[in-house]
Amino acid sequence: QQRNPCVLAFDLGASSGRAFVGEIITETPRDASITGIGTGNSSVRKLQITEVHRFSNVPVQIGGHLHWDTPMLLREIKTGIRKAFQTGYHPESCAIDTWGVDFGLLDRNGELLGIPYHYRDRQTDGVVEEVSALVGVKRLFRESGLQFMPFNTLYQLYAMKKAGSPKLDLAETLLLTPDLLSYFLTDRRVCEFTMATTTGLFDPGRGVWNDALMEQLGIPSAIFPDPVPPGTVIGELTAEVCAELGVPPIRMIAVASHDTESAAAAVPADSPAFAYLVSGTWSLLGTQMAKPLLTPAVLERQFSNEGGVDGTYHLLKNIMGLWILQECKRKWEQLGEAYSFAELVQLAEQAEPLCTLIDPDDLRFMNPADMPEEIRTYCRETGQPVPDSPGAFARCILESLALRYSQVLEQAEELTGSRFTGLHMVGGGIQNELLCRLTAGAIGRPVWAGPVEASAIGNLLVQLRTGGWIKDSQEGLALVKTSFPLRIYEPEFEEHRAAWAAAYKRFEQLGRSMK
Ligand code: LFR
Repeated sequence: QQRNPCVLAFDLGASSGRAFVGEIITETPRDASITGIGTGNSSVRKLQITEVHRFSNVPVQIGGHLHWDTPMLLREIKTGIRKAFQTGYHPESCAIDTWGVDFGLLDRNGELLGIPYHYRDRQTDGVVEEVSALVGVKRLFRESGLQFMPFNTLYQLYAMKKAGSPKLDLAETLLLTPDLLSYFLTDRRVCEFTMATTTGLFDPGRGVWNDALMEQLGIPSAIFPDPVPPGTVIGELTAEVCAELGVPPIRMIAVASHDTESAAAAVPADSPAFAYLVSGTWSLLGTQMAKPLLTPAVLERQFSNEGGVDGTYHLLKNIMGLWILQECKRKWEQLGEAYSFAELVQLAEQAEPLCTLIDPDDLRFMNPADMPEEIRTYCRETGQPVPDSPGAFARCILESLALRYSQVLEQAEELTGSRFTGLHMVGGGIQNELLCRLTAGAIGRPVWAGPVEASAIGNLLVQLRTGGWIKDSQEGLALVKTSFPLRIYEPEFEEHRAAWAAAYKRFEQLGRSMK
């Protein structure tokens, strides 16, 4: 019997990691005349995904710093590989995508120096201003293309330098998270391009590492391997790893290792100019471009240019996202009031609409000790009713996100000169149907939701291309379209238009009064 081609994707997010086997299957409709596809050869190729492993990703506070539990992540990835084989799959290859910016440093023996920092660690407090003053905002933006997010790799390295960390002196190689985990499995060191573009040290205009900037900031330039494009074969699992797991030496591939770009590569859009929102812990709203857009207007609006598959760039903005709700949920759990996300959404459905609004991107929401308290304080400071129940909090967060999406979508149109007829939403956040509905209301256009597992799917697609199972991104997207039906949310324009317009005015006012 002929085996279907299959590959294994690890998609690591800030709250959980998942392993999916992706298989190309050929489906023959039982009765072609009923489906309307026609008679004769009516079989369709589909991408079937199967979750083989899932684990939670909980950071660790050690002394004064917040870290990733890197050994745990490696162990869970190994478990995922073993489980895929135990389930009867024989993946041709495997690849890892994760959040951006974070990294590990290797010493001259190839061992990990210290425990990688979490991007929400406080070491970068105040560093954005300092680096901006040193380099100048215009040059910094022109040569990095990025929104000034305090956690960009460049600020983390600058903070370490300033703190006199000996790790930088000892480092021989810097590897970004997906490359670091792949290194542990293959003993090969690469720097994947889409991840490189999240560092702030890669110059997107020239397409090279920015050695001059590194030198100015006291960051050693020799620790950065040359970037390789998505689709590069990193190497095979080492003999030790194969022996430990009892599996054959499959290949590891560098995909669009930045989760956001893997997700963007799986957006089932019909036109080349489309807007999308990757919804998870973060919300990333943007659009695909042929090249970076490094204009003063983009600097002013604080959008990022991040590298994607096939040499594309993505003009997008980081929006604080469902993190705010996740943190409220965590706090309530600590207080002995546990709610599931489904429960919170249900309570939000019943709460009063458009009552209290926050600016989700106020930096105070980046990592406060007590998120509900931070929201209460914000509401008092802005003279708004303070949410008094989990449902009211959830409603306030989801509506504020929807309004922010609407604002950022308009900004993206302004910057690119495009007009978007609707918004593609992908990622775990779209399981929150209320958020999708509110977004459609706030933007006054349809939301096309799906697929949920976009990052893993984008990861699988690049591997399938490397393996020669699909020939290009168009064929990959055709597979996504036939395999994962979209869910459409219409804006209910007539009834709600006035309410959303009034709320949008209040929302814009908030930003002005706080900044
Ligand atoms: C989303 C994401 C964003 C990045 C943030 C921090 O998971 O990758 O794109 O800005 O995490 O790395």
